[in-house]
Amino acid sequence: MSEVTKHPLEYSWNVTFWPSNEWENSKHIITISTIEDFWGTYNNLPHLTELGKVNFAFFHDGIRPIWEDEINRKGGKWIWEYPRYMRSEIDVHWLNLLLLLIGETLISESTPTICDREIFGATVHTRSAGDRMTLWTRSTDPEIQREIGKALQMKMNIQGSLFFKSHCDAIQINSSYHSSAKIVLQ
Ligand code: MGP
Repeated sequence: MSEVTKHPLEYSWNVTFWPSNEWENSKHIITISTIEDFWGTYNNLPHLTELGKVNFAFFHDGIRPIWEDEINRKGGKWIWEYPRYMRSEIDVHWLNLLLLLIGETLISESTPTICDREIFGATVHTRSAGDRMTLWTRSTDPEIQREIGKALQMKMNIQGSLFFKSHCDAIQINSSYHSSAKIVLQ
């Protein structure tokens, strides 16, 4: 039997899961390095719509999905929400975001200041009040972040507002969402 050739991704990605608000109980699920690994994992994980209050992170191997990681201390994240009535679409939006990450397609000729290592992770949080996603970035540079935010808004077809917040502020107030936004896109 001939061996199947696997197609390597530019970066390896770690999938992390934590239930409910139990951030301290996060578990590494798998490291994905090829397109085949990606689809094998995606097709075998339960849909977000089938789960309760859960969190997943999808990050470059070597960067932990925590504010205190050496890389994250200097960076921040874009945050946006999906109202409750969009719950049935959350899996499609999360898949779109993952494909933008593994395909490196948020970066294009129209985003000249973004280097390919600027964006390295995303999270999804299902909540009864409305689901939330975040995109984690290496810097808090306003020019770079505006470019990322606008590309994200367009490619993810985000209808509501997007907020950019720094991890440094998150550490200070011990919350991802309650610090004031550095940038808001409507
Ligand atoms: P959160 O990310 O602020 O909001 O994490 P979440 O989980 O969406 O909560 P909800 O109330 O909106 O449902 C909640 C708590 O987990 C924070 O207040 C911290 O105590 C802890 N926590 C979460 N993260 C991502 C970190 C982190 O990176 N570092 C540390 N030290 N604590 C964290």
